[in-house]
Amino acid sequence: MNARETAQTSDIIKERAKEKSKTPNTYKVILLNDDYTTMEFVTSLLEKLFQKNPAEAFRLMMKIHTDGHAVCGTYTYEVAETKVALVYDNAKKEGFPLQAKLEEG
Ligand code: TYC
Repeated sequence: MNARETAQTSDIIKERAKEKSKTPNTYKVILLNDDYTTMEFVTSLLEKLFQKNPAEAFRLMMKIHTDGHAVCGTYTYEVAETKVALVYDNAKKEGFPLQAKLEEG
């Protein structure tokens, strides 16, 4: 490669790195309200899976209850997916229809 080509290649590489850094690499885990899951269960799940203290967990559970949903934490894709799977595992064990979803960003 001549000097000009080397400079062009380096510009292209820098441009690609910039594009990459713009892609969202965090995911929000959102819990949804329903009429059957108990407040106690959601509060304890927020403590156990989302590392909330008892007061934060209760406040967040009430936000989901009144607003219909709330962000419970922001993680890498892999961690966020695992949290959602654990929400479903725990809810299923107790027979609750609790739902969780991921949102980019
Ligand atoms: N709405 C439920 C009740 O009144 C409580 C609840 C809160 C359920 C949050 C789900 O994600 C939830 N028992």
